[in-house]
Amino acid sequence: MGAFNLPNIGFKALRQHHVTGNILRKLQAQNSSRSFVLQTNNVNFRKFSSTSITNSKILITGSLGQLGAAMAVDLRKKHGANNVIMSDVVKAPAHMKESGPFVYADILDYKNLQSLVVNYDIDTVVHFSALLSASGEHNVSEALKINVYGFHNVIELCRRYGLKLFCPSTIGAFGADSPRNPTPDVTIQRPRTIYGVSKVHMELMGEYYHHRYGLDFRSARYPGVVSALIVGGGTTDYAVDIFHHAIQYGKYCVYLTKDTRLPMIYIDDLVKGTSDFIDVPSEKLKIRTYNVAAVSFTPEEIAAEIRKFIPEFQLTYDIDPVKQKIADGWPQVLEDKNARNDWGWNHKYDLPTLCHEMFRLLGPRYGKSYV
Ligand code: AKB
Repeated sequence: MGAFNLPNIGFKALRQHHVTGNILRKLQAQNSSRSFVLQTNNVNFRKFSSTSITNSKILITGSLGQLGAAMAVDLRKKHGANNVIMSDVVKAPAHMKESGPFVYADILDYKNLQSLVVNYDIDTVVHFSALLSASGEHNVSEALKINVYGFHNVIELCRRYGLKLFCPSTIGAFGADSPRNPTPDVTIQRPRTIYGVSKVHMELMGEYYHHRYGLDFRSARYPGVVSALIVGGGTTDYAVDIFHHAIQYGKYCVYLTKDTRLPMIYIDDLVKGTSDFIDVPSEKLKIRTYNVAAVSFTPEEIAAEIRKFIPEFQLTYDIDPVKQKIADGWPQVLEDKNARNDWGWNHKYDLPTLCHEMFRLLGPRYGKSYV
C-alpha cells in the first residue's frame, strides 16, 4: 500500500477510485490537514484522516426525531444554519423550517440521497433515521427496511462520496448474554430484538467500511434519552412520559417493573457529547463504536426524585410483556471509560439535576412553576 500527499496523485487516478471532482477540489483546499492512503492495485481502498473540521456541510437524516431535532440546533450554532441540512419524510413544523434548510429525504431512495449530497456539497452525514426497539418488534419488516436497507444506502453513499458518517447505536445492541453491570464496549452482543440486531449490523458494517475503505465512521451507543420532547416507539420512553404525566395529572402508570434498572442520559449531555465526538480528530479514536454512559435508574428511583417536586405523585404499574422482556436483556450500567479517555466524553446531569431541568422546562408548558 502506498501513502501519498494529495498533490502527488493525479486527478485521473483519483477518479478511478470514485473520488468526484467536487471532493477533489475540496480536498486540495483542505490538504494541509489531510492525507490520503491508496492501494496501488485497482481496488478502491481509501483512507482519509482529518485533523480539523471547519465549515462542515452536514446532512441530518431523521432530523425531526428526539435526537435529530436537538442535534440540529447545536450543529447549526456550530457550523452555521445554512450548512446543516435537516431532512425527514414528514413535514417540519414552521419554526424548524425557518431555522435553516429542511428537505424531504427517504433513506430508502438512494438517488434522492445522492442528489442531496451533490446539490448541497455535503461532507458529513449524521444518520438518525431508525425504528426503535418497541416499534421494531411490532413491525419487523419495516424495521428491516429502515434500519438495515436504509443504512446500506447511507453507508454506500458515504463511501462513494468520501463523507464522514456518524450513526448512533444503543444499549439495545446488547442482549441477555452480555454482562449487564457494567457492560464494556467489546463484549458478547446477541440482541433478541430486530432493533438490536440491526444496530449490531450497523456497527459492524461501519467498522468494516472503516477498515476496508477508510470511511470515517463513528458510532456512540446511547442509553435511553430523557428530553422534554415526547417520544414514541422505544422501551425507555417512560422516562420522558413520567414527567409529562406527573405535572399534568400527578400520577403515571409505568409498563416496567419498579426495579428495572436502565442506563439513561439527559439530552443536553448527549448533544454536547455527540457534537464533540463528530469533531474529534480521527487519529484520537482507538475504536469506532463507543459506549457513552451518564446515569442509571429504576422507575421507583425516578418516582422518588419526582416526589421532591410533587410530593403526592403516584406511580402505578401495568407491565407490558414485550417491553419488559426487552429491558430485561439490556445493560443496567454501561462502562464508558474508552469514550472518556479517547475523546473526552463527560456527562453533567445526574438524576437530581436531570429532574430539575425537566421540571424547569415542562412546568411552564402546563402552566405550573416548580423551580
Ligand atoms: C429504545 O428504547 O428503543 C431507545 C434506545 C434505548 O435505543 N430509546
